[in-house]
Amino acid sequence: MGNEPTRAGFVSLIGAPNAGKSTIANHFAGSKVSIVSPKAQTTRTVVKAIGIFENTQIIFLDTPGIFSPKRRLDRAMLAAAWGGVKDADIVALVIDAKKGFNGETRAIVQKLKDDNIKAVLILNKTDLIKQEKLLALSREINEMYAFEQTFMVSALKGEHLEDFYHYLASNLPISPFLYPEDQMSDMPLKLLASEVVREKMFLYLRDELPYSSTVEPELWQRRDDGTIRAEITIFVARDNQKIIVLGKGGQMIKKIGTAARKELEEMLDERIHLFLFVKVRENWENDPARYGLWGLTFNA
Ligand SMILES: Nc1nc2c(ncn2[C@@H]2O[C@H](COP(=O)(O)OP(=O)(O)OP(=O)(O)O)[C@@H](O)[C@H]2O)c(=O)[nH]1
Ligand SMILES: [Mg+2]
Repeated sequence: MGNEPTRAGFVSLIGAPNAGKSTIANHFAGSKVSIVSPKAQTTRTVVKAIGIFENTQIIFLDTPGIFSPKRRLDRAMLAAAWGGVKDADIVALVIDAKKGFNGETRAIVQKLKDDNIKAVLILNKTDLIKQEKLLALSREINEMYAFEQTFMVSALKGEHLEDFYHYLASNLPISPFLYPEDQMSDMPLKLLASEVVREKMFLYLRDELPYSSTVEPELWQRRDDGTIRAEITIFVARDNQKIIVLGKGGQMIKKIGTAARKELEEMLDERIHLFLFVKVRENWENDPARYGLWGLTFNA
C-alpha cells in the first residue's frame, strides 16, 4: 500500500427484510454491531458498521428491510432505509437468493431503476442454493436492471465476501479516514445494549410481540467496583403483552435478561448488572419520544 492515498466512504446495504444485511455488516465489523434474527424486520434504524479493508475505511450503513408499510413505525423504518441510500457513495442491494426474485425485491429494483440509482447486487445465502440456480437468478435480475457488479456470498458462513469488500475498497472516493481506525460503530453502548435485549426478544418471544414493543436504555453507569449497572425498559402496548414478556414467575424476562447480559459481557469484555423493566404504554407507537432516540422520523 505504501504511498497509495487512503480511501473512505459510505456503502448502504438495502434490501427486503431478512435478506442478511445485518449479517454482512457484522461480518465486516468483525463483531456484532447490528442485531440479527430469523424474523423479518429486525433492524429498525440505520446502523453503522465501520472497518478498514486494503487502506480503505468502509462505513456500511445497515438499513431496515424495505417492505410495504402499514403503521407509523413501518413508515419511519422505510424512510430510514431509503435515507441510507441518499447518504451512500455506493449502494448494495442484498437479496436472499433462496427466496429468489420475488415481488418484494422486484419492487426495490424497480425503484432503483426509476430513480436511476447505480447499485451493486449481492446474492446472499448461497449456501442454501445450487450454483446453476444462482447464475440464472443473477441473469434474471440483471436483465431487469443492469447492476454495476454482482457478488454471490454467504454472509452466515463468511464466504466470498472479500471480493465484495475489495470492490468497495477500490471504488470508494480518495479521502482521509472519517472515523478513528479502531472504531466499529457509532452507536452508544447503552443503545447497543437495548438492541441486544430486543434481539433476545425476537429469539424467545413468538408472534407479534417483538413488533409491538420497543426497548430503551434508562441508565448505563460505571460503578465503584468497575462493573456496569445497566437499566433497560421494554415498552409494550397492552397489559397482556406485559404478562407474556414477564412469563410465569418472571421466567421469560429472566431468560431474555440473562442471554442479553451474557452476550454484552462477552462483546464488551465487561461485568454488567442488567436490570430489565417492562412498562405498558398503550400508544407508544404514536409518541414522538420513542422515535427520536433511534434517529427515526416521527412523521415519515
Ligand atoms: N443460510 C444462511 N442464512 C443467512 C445468511 N445470511 C444471513 N442469514 C440468516 O438470515 C436471517 C436474517 O438475517 P439478518 O442479517 O437479520 O437480515 P436483515 O436483512 O438484516 O433483516 P432485517 O433487519 O429484518 O431487514 C438470520 O437468521 C441470519 O442468520 C446466509 O448467508 N446463509
Ligand atoms: Mg437487519
